[in-house]
Order: sequence, then structure tokens, then C-alpha cells
Amino acid sequence: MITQDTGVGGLPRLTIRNDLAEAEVYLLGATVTHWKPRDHAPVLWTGPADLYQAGKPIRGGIPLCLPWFGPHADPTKPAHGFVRTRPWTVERTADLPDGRSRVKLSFTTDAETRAIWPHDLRVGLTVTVGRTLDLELTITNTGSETVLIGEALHTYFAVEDIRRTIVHGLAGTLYVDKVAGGRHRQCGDGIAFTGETDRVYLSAHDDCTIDDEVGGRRIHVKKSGSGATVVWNPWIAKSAKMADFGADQWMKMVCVESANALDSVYALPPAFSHHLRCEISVEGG
Ligand code: TA6
Repeated sequence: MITQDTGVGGLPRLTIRNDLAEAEVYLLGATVTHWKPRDHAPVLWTGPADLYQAGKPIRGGIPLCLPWFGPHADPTKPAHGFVRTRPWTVERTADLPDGRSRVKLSFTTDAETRAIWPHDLRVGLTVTVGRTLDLELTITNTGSETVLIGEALHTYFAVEDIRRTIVHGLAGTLYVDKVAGGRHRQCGDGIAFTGETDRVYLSAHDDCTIDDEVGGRRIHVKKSGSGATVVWNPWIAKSAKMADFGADQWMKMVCVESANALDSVYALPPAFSHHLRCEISVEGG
């Protein structure tokens, strides 16, 4: 069953319930804020819901970074682009014969966005909710010039304790260590967390697994159309400076983001489309 209702902060939301799972998607930025497969704990982390506000990015869930990832060279432009703070439109909803539910939302650039970024895109997000959470982000260049696109499914995963969580799948991959001034380093076998961690893994096309030891579960992240994987935990001091993060929540989350950033930013010619896909599944817990 798929309904549109009013969520936190009076914001419009799609609520999805079927025999396999439940989920919520806010029309603000087409942000998936909740996915809970039956017999599992919620998989996505979100900050204090009472802070959701139109025009502001939702802290947590799966914010969409587009048409750039990270800060813009022009500091007057919003970090991670403008798509995650704009209202999206519900195009279609459907309960599928196999028991899953699917919703499609869309966003089109307009005069306001052109004032920030003088190009035109049509963006679609298709979310399929079942034993897995499947996302497909489709970007179509509706303008007359080739554009450079950076993007990310900026996914916040819920873990019981980041200090006993390991991310696997990036062994040997080069990464940009944003905590060490952007130095390039090579990844060891697994990523353990002992402090603020903010890394962009380059030429990272492989699947990842988040091993949440205390939660007794492994979250699998499969992706295509993404050349970078971003791993982030703000740890204590940085999260304390974020009003929308929540006290002591740094322990309860890790971002593993399917992205195109730095060397995987791509050129999108007029009338061409790009698809970034991600499938999330859970084992245990
Ligand atoms: O993806 C990691 C990152 O780029 C971090 O550097 C941090 O800025 C995080 O995104 C959150 O960004 P936001 O603009 O949502 O606070």
C-alpha cells in the first residue's frame, strides 16, 4: 500500500507498506528516510526528525547530491548541489505482483535553479521497496550544452556502534582522505573507524558490505553507474557542531555513498541520460 501523507515538519511524504518491508520517501529532495525489511531493524539512520524543514536538506536517509558532490568552488552555491532541497513530484506509484512496491519521483530544473547553475536537467528517482531497497537515479540533459555531473546517493546507514563496524569491499583502492587535507592513500583490507572519517574512494566500482558487529548484521551495497564510493563518519566533535545531527548519534551511523565525484565526474551531452543504480540488502539483525 502506498499513500501520500504529511510527515514531520508538515512536509509531504510517501508512506509505503507491503508484506516484505516498509519505507518512507519525503518529496523534499526525493529523500528516502526509512526502509525496514520485515524481520529486520530499520536500515537507514536519520537525525532528529523534528528538524525537517522545506528548503533544507534532510539529515539522514538517502539525500541526493546533484549536480555536484561536495562544496562548490563558488561558496555562495550550496554544498552537494540544489536537488536535495527542492520539492519533487510524484510521477507514479505501483504495488508490484511480486509483493514489492515502486514509486517514481521527478525533478526538473527551473529559473531558480538556472540562477544557481545555468543548465537544464530532468531527474528521476525510482525506488523499489521489498526485501531489498533498489534505487535508480536517472539524469537527462535537457539543455543544449554538454554538462559535467557530480552526484551521490548520500546514504546514511544505521549501525549499533561505529567503533565496532567495518566496511569491506574497498581493499587496495586509492582514496582521497579529506580529514588529512586531501592526501591520497591506499585502503587496507577493511575500513575501521577510530575518529572522523571522510574519504572519497576513486575508481571504486565494487560492492561494499557494512559489518555491524554489535547489531549482528551485514548490510550489502551493490551499485552500478558509480565510479566513486564515499565513506563518512563525522565522529564526536564534528557531529556536535551539526545542529541537526543529534547528541551521541555519531556512534549510530555510517555513510557509504554510491557516487560520481572527483575523477568520476562525467560529461553528459544534450539529450543523453545517465543511470546510477544501488541495491541495498541486509543479512542478520
Ligand atoms: O559525504 C561526506 C561529506 O561530503 C562530508 O564532507 C560532510 O560534509 C557530509 O558530506 C555532509 O554534508 P552536508 O552538506 O549534508 O552536511
